[in-house]
Amino acid sequence: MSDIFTGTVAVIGLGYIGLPTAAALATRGVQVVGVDINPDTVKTIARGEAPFVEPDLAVAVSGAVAMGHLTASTEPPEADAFIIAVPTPSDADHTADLTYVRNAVEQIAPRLRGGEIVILESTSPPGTCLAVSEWLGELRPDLRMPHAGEGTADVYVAHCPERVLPGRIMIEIVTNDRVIGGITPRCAEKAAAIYRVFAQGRLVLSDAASAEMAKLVENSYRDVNIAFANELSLICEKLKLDVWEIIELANHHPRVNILKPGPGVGGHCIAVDPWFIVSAAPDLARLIRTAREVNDRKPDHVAEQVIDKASRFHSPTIACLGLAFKANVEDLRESPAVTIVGEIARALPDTDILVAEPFVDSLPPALDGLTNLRLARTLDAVDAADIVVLLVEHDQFLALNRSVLAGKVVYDTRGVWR
Ligand code: SAJ
Repeated sequence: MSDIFTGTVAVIGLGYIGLPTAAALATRGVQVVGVDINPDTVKTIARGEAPFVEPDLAVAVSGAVAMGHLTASTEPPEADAFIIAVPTPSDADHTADLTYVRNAVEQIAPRLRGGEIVILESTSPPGTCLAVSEWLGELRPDLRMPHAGEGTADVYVAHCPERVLPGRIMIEIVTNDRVIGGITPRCAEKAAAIYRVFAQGRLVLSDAASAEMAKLVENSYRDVNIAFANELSLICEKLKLDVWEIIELANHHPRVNILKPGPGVGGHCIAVDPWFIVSAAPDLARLIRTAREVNDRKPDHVAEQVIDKASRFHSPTIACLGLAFKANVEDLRESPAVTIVGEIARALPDTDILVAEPFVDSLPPALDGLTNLRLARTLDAVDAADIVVLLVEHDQFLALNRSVLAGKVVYDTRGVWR
């Protein structure tokens, strides 16, 4: 019979992964303290509210807080398990910035008494989980860490990368299989006991570095495949062929499943993680690097096409539909749509650009100072526009009656209005 964890948990970092994980545990009766350096985040959660929009998250947080199973703090308490879910952003040279992980380790170390499991969930280059164990060992020489080899460890350390899809986090956190990589097999077992509390997918045990690499590989696989679609879109545009039609035809083959071209790849994962593999093996990761470059170049191409279309008008109004990094989320991080809108607005300072983004109330700081830009309601933007650029396939845009586009130049980067 496999163990199921029954102790207390501190989740360090209450973002898109940490808060859903905290809520998933707490709604199943585990006593969880959510920890975040941002006092506003802590206050919001302590009131039983979610600080960002994700389907079904708000109800889970309010339920868990009302039951008294989830509390929030800026400092970690003593706990039986610590889950680190802090950002691992990429530096200018594309290497991983592990500052937040290191800070979390420094917060946790003084709280250890022996017997705890420390789990790193943050996406990390191979070797990071080992570094966590080593850092803990340096900070607490009185406790034996699992990397130290001989003897029974006092503290267990494992990596369990998150794999949930924004927009479906609360479903996938339960249904996805999880890879759990321990510094030792015992560490993986200890970590698995926690995920057994809520996970319905398989828990696949491995070593820490393999789990780290598997996570990076998953996102690189997707990036390379999206790059293939994006490259096809450029080739088809040049050959005056409809890339969507061609992909649809090719996908009738039983072993072909081409992803969708788009305005570029956004979000904080797929546009970032492949670089960690490139950094680890720069001479070998040629395809992975090229895929990143193809996807990163796509927003410039879209902006150039729109600017070219605008040059055929005297004084056009352009409607840009969508700023989020993908459909039906409010997340603007690394969003190609934001880049495209900024490039168009800078290149055409005398052109009115109306931006429709139903998920936000104000333009992001990246677009500050562009006086020819303003947020508008979708129908108003489309109505006033000569050129309509679809950047994100939000449901609200898909629901538009197509007659509103009549007589306008339409540039559909998502292939949904064909
Ligand atoms: N995109 C395309 N064409 C496609 C699919 C996606 O252009 O056919 C674009 C999207 O518009 C978006 C970007 O790619 O800009 C990424 O979107 P996504 O939905 O593919 O992925 P994310 O970034 O929301 O979440 C990914 C997921 N990874 C994989 O599917 C391998 C998720 O499971 C991970 O948990 C997440 O990264 C993460 O946190 O790492």
